[in-house]
Amino acid sequence: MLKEKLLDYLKTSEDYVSGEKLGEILGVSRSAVWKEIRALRNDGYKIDAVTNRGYKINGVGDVINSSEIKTDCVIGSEVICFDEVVSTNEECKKLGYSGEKEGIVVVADNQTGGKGRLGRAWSSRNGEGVYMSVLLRPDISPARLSSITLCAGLAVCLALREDFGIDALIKWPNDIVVDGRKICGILTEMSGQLQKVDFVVVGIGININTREFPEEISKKASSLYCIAGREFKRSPVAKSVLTRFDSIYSVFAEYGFSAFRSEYEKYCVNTGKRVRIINRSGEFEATAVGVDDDGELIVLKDNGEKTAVFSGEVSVRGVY
Ligand code: BT5
Repeated sequence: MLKEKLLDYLKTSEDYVSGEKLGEILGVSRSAVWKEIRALRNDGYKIDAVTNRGYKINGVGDVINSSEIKTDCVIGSEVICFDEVVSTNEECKKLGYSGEKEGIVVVADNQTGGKGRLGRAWSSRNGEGVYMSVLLRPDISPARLSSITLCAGLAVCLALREDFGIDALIKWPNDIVVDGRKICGILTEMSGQLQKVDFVVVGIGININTREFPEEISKKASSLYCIAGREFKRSPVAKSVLTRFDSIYSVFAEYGFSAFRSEYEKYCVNTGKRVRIINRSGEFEATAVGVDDDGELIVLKDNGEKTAVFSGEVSVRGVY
């Protein structure tokens, strides 16, 4: 796309570039260049124009586009952006079925039908969050899939802590929480047979600049804005998460989840807490002691028996 090429060129130029030169490089007329400059300004780019010198990028607003989110690694090597979709996971699954390669990411400004687990909804507000899905083609058995969610959670947690100064913690298996409130959820879906995974879609929703949540989640949801009292740009958050996810996922693909077990436990809010396990076979209370090499939650029952919780709902006392 002409606009993207122009943007990529301007972003790497340290000095002003004339409209004529840009036209030559891109193989279009000066007026076509001017039209795209206008479009970029509409998108939120601050572009200075100086007579006899040309154009120079001088800042960017809160924009979501491939040029801002694309990474140098496998995850995020290609990023497809939409203004609005029903669900980025659904768009990403289409790419999976059509044979797209591992690492491609779908991002949207808005979702009209964002999904959580078990048919629940993910509240998505236009322009206020990061809604993205990553396509993976792991060479692992479906039984080990759930640890990919944990890897993604660790990536979000580390990105928010290290790059944005947010005291994020992980609530096993798929939530990121701050001060007991959920700021991010992860939904992993897969296509394949019993023994073989064809592809996996990891959907990540992060509340960024949301100030008010719908009534039903207002007491348990939060956003980076609510925590830090200032606005954040969404693309740098998305890029930071994707970059970290890439390095965690590549180690996971080779060595399994055990490589991250102790780091995960360090940030896991469940460790040492009373938890209520709600799964298909019923409910019970126990004390969480950590996670095992497969990412299962290890709990100590009141009768002294230790057991691993593989899936299902876990509610944590004192968190929400
Ligand atoms: C999740 O499910 O937390 C997974 C959410 C995944 C969302 C991403 S966005 C990009 C991609 N495309 C999609 O369609 N989905 C993924 P679960 O653990 O089932 O939690 C859902 C519950 O979290 C809801 O029932 C609400 O109680 C709560 N919730 C909904 N929206 C929320 C929000 N924006 N912030 C915090 N909590 C929310």
